[in-house]
Amino acid sequence: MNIYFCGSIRGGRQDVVIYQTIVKKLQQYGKVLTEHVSYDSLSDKGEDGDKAIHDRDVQWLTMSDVIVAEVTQPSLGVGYELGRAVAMNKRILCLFRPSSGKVLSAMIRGASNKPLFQVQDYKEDEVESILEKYFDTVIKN
Ligand code: 6IA
Repeated sequence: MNIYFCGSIRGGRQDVVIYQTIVKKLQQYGKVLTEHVSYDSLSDKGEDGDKAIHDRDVQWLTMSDVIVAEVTQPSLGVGYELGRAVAMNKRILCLFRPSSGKVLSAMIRGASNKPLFQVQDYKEDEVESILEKYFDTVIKN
């Protein structure tokens, strides 16, 4: 199974430790095409060039079976990826932490439409069990 993980990069890296926990768990279920989103050392040099990054990411989205997005830290790139993934009829799980004090965009919360697009509120220590439950149903269907 190809899994596309979305998390904020230029939107702000404050949740990178949670991204690492999520990516590690996702790797139990398949190949995470975007493992680099969880790297500590990601610098903002954009060495590949933004067009190359965009085109490669859209190609990976096309190849992916499931998209998991951590949406607590707002990111234009993550919102864009989710919109493109909806247009491709992909299976999507968005994870949001209300304890952050943020309020999730209506365009993400309001897109929720089971079973393809799910938005799940969670506490940090629940993230692994939520992913286990989600992938149990993905694997069965
Ligand atoms: O707008 P943002 O940068 O927060 O968008 C983050 C999302 O867009 C992530 O889910 C990624 O899949 C994608 N994305 C954005 N920038 C990159 C990137 N390098 N490499 C791969 N995917 C990206 C940006 C430059 C880097 C050296 C910091």
